[in-house]
Formats: sequence, C-alpha cells, structure tokens
Amino acid sequence: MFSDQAKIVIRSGKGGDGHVSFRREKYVPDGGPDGGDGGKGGDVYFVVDQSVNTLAEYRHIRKFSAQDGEEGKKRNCHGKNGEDLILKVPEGTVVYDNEGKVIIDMSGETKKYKVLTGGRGGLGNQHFATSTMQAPKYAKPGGDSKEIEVRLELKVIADVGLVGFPNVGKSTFLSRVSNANPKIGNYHFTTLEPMLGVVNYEDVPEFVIADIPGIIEGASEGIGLGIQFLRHIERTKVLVHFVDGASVEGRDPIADIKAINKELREYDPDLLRRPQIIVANKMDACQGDNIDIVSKIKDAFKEEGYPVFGISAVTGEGIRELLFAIYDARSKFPDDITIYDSEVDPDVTEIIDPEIKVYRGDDNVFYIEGQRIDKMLGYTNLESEKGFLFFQKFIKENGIQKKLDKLGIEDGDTVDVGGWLFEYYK
Ligand SMILES: Nc1nc2c(ncn2[C@@H]2O[C@H](COP(=O)(O)OP(=O)(O)OP(=O)(O)O)[C@@H](O)[C@H]2O)c(=O)[nH]1
Ligand SMILES: [Mg+2]
Repeated sequence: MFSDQAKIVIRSGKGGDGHVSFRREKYVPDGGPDGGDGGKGGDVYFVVDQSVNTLAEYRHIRKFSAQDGEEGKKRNCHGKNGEDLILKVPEGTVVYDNEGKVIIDMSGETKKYKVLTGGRGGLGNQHFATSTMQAPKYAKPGGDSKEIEVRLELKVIADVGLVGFPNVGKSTFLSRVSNANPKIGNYHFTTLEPMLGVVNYEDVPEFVIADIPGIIEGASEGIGLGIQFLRHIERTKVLVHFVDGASVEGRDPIADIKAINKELREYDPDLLRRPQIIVANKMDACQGDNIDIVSKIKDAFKEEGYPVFGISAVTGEGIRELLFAIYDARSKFPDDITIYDSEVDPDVTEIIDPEIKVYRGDDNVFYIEGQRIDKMLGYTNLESEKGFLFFQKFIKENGIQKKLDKLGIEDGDTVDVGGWLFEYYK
C-alpha cells in the first residue's frame, strides 16, 4: 500500500439549537423568555504540518468529524461551541472533491485552510420577545453540519526528481548524497514509495531530491508499478535521468533513455520540456564497449542537448560535479512551483433555484429577489410567528442563508426580501 492518496469523509459540527425556556422566580408568575443560544458547530481545517510526510494516517480511518455545538440552556446560558477539527497533512497535498475538482492545494503560501464551516448556534427564545409577542415559544435551530467526501493526493515538492529503470542505482545515489536512508537492493522495484532527501554533500548547496520507484516500458499502461508515482515529480524543476552505464543486466542505456522518455511524454509532455540531466551510473563497473558510454550517449542525444555525466554511486566518482550541475540547472528555474487553483468551495451551498438572486447592494443592504421569493411572500404572513418560522426555513433550505453568510452578513444588517425590510439576526 502506498500512502500518497487517501479518500476520506469529513464533517463539520452541527450548531447547537437555541433553547426555549422562561424565567421561574418566586412571586413572578410569568417570567420572560430566558432560553440561551446554542453553541457553534466546529469547523474543519486542513493544516500543513512539517512533521507529517505521508497521508498514511488517512488510510485507516475513513471519517473525521468536528464536534457539534451544545444546545442553549436555561437562564440565558450559551451552549458550548463544538471543537474544530484540524487535519494535518504534508505540504504538497492537493484536496479534491468527489468529482475530481480541486478544493485546495496545500502548497506555497497556503498553510491552513478552512474547508467546512460548522453550523451556527441557534438563538434562544430570549431574542424573540417583542412588544406583541412577549412569550415566544420559538427558538432558532442550530445550523446544519455538512458532510462531504474528499480525495487527498500528495504531490511531493522537490527540486529534483530521479527517474530511470529499476536497479540502475537511483536510491544508492540518494543515500550517498543526502540525509535519506532508502532501501537498496540488487533486484527490481526495491523502491516502492517515493522518498525525499535533502542534499548534504561536501560543499554542495542544499536542495531536495525525490527518488521515485523505477519505471519500465509500458508503465503508462500500468506495467510494473505504473507511472502513478510520476505525480511526485510533476512539480520538480529538474529531472535527473539515471541509466546503468555498465549494462550490468545487458541493457542498452541509449534505448533505455528513449523508452523512459516515451513514458514520461505519455504521462505529461511538459515533463520533457524541463531540464533533464542524464547520468550514466556504475562507471566503476564499465568494461569494453561501455567505457566511453558517456560520449556515446551525448552523441545519441545531440539534438536534445542533454548534459551527460558518468558517475559511480558506489565509489563517489563524478558525484560532486554532477550535484553542482543539478544545482545550477535548478537555480535557473524560477522559484515558483505549480500551485493548483481552487475550482470549488464545498462550504458554499449552491442556491437551489437559479432564479433567486442574493447580493449585497452598494447601500450595504442584502437583497434577496426573484419570482419564487415574490410567490413565497404572497402566501406567507411574515408578521405571524408561524409565517416567520416558515420564512426562516425557506431561507435556510434554499441555500440563501449560506449565501448571506458568504457575503459577510452580520447581526443588525438590513435585508431586503422582495421589498420587505428586516434587521438580520442569526
Ligand atoms: N557497481 C556498482 N553498483 C551499483 C552502483 N550504484 C548502485 N549499484 C548497485 O545496483 C543495485 C541497485 O541499486 P538501487 O540503488 O537499489 O537501484 P534503484 O535504481 O534505486 O532500483 P529500484 O528501486 O528497484 O528502482 C544495488 O545492488 C547497488 O549496490 C554503482 O555505482 N556501481
Ligand atoms: Mg530504488
């Protein structure tokens, strides 16, 4: 199992209901309303945490919920707010909705993002006393919680990606030049998961290298481990392409380079547009025809103009020079990485009826208009408690409430509903 993808369900907390109660005091036969407000439901956040490197913790648990708000209580007591849910993810995690649209890319400046807002706490009946309605038996229910399924995908952010056939010495190189400690073995697909390392080698400046599992012909059709790991190098600036210069397994390095580049192109033609450095590894084991393999590769790729280096990851030959060349190629690249734009905001409920318009006017009044609104007002008496209740429900169920929230409405603001003016209270 690989820990770079996970599907989870997230849920914000429901708002606590407002409470209906009346003061009971000695000698006071009919106390006024004293029902407290419900607490707000918890929000759901994604937060980048440098100590988290994989999405492993999201593979075993499927559902993550923020806490619900508590109901309001007697004597004007406010219910407790639900606790927020903080989901820690590694930098470079992209969050998608279940249609594959990007919700947020946790990269670059984005370190914390609120995906779902908890329901508002409902107002207790203490707020609803008016001169004509002194004993309101009505309190507002808490705002709904929201539950969605999301897919998390980690697209590692490294400066440099190592690509190549299995067993050519990519991991040996990474272990030699960085702090990483990858598994090395004389067999194919020793590396099963991408690994990052920070270069720590003599006087070479630091940069980050990603070692990914080996690629073989047909990987783009799913052969071997497939090309799914290429997403980890989508955002790298330089590709370092390893081949076995000594042909230990009898392979032809030039044919191998062509084969891997074909797979890269199938995955994303952009990958071939970035700087690529060819490394003929295992030079310590070169014999016969392979001794001048570096110049042979250079000749074969004259057109592409790839720089070619002969090294030995085992003896260290050629490594320092190679690292400086990689560092130079990387430095020429601007420092910004691809950051995916958000395409959807699951926090906003779409207004069900496209005819209903909700907007904030220049006069700072919030307007709710449309044929259906006029119709609703036609059969609803807003001055009666029942009518008002119905109206509240209508606003909520049609997504208008959420839209008002998103527009930044606050207590005391004026709302114009089809010509009727209200003061807004949540
Ligand atoms: N002679 C020689 N052997 C090497 C050199 N570099 C790596 N090897 C050997 O080649 C084998 C494969 O090395 P790895 O680093 O695991 O290769 P890899 O490319 O990461 O392989 P996968 O993870 O399977 O894709 C191991 O037995 C290494 O000891 C080298 O420079 N010279
Ligand atoms: Mg490896």
